[in-house]
Amino acid sequence: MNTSSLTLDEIYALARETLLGAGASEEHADAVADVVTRAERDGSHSHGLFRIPGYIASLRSGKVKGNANPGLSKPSPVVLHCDGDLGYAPLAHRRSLNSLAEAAKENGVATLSITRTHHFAALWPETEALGEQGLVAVACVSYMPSVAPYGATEALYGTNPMSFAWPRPGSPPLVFDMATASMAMGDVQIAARDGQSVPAGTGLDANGELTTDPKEIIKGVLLPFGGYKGSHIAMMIELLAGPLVGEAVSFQSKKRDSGDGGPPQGGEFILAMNPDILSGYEWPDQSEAFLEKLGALEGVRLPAERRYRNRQDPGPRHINSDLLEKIRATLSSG
Ligand code: NDP
Ligand code: PYC
Repeated sequence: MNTSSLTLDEIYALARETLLGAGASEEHADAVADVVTRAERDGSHSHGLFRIPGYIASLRSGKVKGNANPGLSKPSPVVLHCDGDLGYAPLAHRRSLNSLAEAAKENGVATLSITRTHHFAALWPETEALGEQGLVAVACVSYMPSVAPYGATEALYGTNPMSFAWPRPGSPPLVFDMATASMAMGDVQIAARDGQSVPAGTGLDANGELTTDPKEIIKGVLLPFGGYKGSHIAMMIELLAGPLVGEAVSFQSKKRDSGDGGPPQGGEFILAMNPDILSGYEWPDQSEAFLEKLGALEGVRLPAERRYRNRQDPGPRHINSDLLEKIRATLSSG
């Protein structure tokens, strides 16, 4: 694979300029370019610049409103709602996560339902931000069908990620962020692009047969992680990020999607909890003792350690050259 070196500032500038050129407002371009850059910084490659062509396609098709004005309301002191106004999720997050944090700090627990939004990023930016404020957080979104429920060969679930953050005194939060598919579709697409195979059990081809060829899985279906157990978590996410927040489930999102290659309209469910109120002030001693024991086990590494380590590197990132060419071509094509 040929790569080109770009500094983080260059990545941010390229993403921002491309989004502005396709019709995003300054605020949206800043918010999306920021999550794209943070993904590249942390080595979340399937949700960095790789997503720019999809963002551009959905702006150009008119499906996503480049000047969307997400608005926050508070149906109750602990229930917050953000209407994404058909824009991208990162600006909705900028306008609502601090209010969610304040509500959880004051009341112990608070939820944020985001509707009429388009989520095309990793979820750790939102849970990590809440964890940094001393809160325990859970976030999930659905997508469009690409995962067959356990026992089926037909897709019904999205790749439906869930992220969890736990605050740690004096250190960045513990965070995991994972698709409930055996592999995120972005990683399957990257494996296909790079001519790599994927582990057995990742997905089925169009005939419903197991395959390790990512190109065949793209034509077929992904499988949930962990058999029926992962399948049920994917089902739960359909319900939390859909009906619970007042949005569509994956198959409905697909029906109303234009098929432009960008993210569909959907919802996001975010829960924030204040451990000081839920458990009292001794929780850090207990959780730190647990996490230290866990992290000390031979063979174990804590989730987010890889990202946090990558984050320490101030140097350039190595970006797939074909992807860069594709992104730069969208700039010159206006
Ligand atoms: P991974 O399988 O790469 O990682 C899942 C989690 O497990 C991460 O927190 C990761 O931490 C951790 N982890 C990975 N390997 C190990 C290990 N050996 N030991 C301990 N922990 C480990 O993620 P996925 O491929 O499932 O998802 C990738 C991204 O795709 C996510 O950010 C997700 O939000 C995003 N996504 C977004 C969707 C959307 O609709 N917006 C849909 C589907 C996925 P670390 O990061 O430190 O490696
Ligand atoms: O990687 O599965 C994925 C994905 C879907 C939407 C954003 N990322």
